[in-house]
Amino acid sequence: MAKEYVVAILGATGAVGHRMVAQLAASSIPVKEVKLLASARSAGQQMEFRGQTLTVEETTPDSFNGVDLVLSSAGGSTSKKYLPEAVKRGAICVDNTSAYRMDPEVPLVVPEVNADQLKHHHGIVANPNCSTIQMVVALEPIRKAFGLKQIIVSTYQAASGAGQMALNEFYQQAKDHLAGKPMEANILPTKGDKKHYPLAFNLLPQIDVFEDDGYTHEEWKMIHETKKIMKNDMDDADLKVTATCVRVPVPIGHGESVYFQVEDESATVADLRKVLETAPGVVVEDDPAHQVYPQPLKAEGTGDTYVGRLRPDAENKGAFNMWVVADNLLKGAALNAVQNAEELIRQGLL
Ligand code: 25A
Ligand code: L14
Repeated sequence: MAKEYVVAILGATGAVGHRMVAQLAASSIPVKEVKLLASARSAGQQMEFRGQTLTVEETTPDSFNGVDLVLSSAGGSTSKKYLPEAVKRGAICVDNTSAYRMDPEVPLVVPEVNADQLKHHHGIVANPNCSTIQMVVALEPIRKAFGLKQIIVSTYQAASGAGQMALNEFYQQAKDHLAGKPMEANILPTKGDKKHYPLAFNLLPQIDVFEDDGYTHEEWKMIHETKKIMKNDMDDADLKVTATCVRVPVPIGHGESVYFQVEDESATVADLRKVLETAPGVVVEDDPAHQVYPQPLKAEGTGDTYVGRLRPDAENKGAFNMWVVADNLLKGAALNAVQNAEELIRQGLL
């Protein structure tokens, strides 16, 4: 009989955690038992899994006794505190936070791109940043077919990327502004920084904190995670990547304007489109004559990465522009984590 797994979801009550529960329920993973873990604030809350009502428990190290698989999205410091405890007790963890992504011992995996890295795990597998995931799903098939020299990306990131509380704050600001009341800001652009600005009816060119070089940490993550996933080296010099990350007043679904240069300068838009049309996890939505292009509202709730507005740079051979959209909470987080777990099982690693 196939093995059945005891699964713990750490951060089950968050924007991503809720979706981890739902994606696990919808997956092919044989589940013996699910443990829903969060902080003391959420203990006692009830959630559904495959027709059962489960109660959220406060996380302690012993919560991981007997657990085979952990899916975690409760923030980097919570992962650093509890995942070593889970590994010590024999669990394998798929972690959605930034805590372990740059650890050379930890594979950073998007199954469509580098599932072959999973076998190198030592108990922890990292899920990349949401913006990085959707970009590499769209670019890896192009890199495989034509080579890739450079990426210049600007993101249009949804409020939910900063968590459920940030999403709630954004909706409240929109209501208050339309009612003629002042908007309050206590979380965005980033909880950990000193100043806060309203996102409703606004754009915030800051996601995460600033580094000394003037880039934000989110931009740093896109650069180095992309290199680690595509080239297996976070500092690879042959693939140039630069990024500008912007928070936009959209609840769910990140958009990205991606400019890229391939090695094979004979590649045409038709060649790229052909590759993208058969690429796993990609849906091409690109028909300017009928105004067809990817949009967050259409992507929300789905697991695919949508690509459109594909066009050549008229002045640079081998260079192209495209527009990429995905649900940041699903392919960008919960779904990718569950797909990593499914792939671990398929490869006999769990
Ligand atoms: O550090 P990182 O990696 O950058 O991640 C930072 C945050 O980003 C979100 C996620 O927030 C994470 O905490 N996130 C990460 N990756 C994401 C992605 N790809 C992403 N969001 C979108 N896309 P979140 O709000 O979605 O989820 C947080 C969950 O973690 C639980 N948690 C927090 N600390 C914990 C913990 N669990 C165990 N131990 C800890 N020490 C958290 O549970 C939630 O499930 P909770 O019980 O703390 O919160 C549940 C509800 O409680 C309310 N609330 C939260 N904070 C406060 C609060 N109420 C009052 N005061 C507060 N300070 C909220 O209603 C919340 O929903
Ligand atoms: O590194 O706020 O996984 O849109 C994911 C959500 C970083 C911030 C991560 C956002 C976070 C990002």
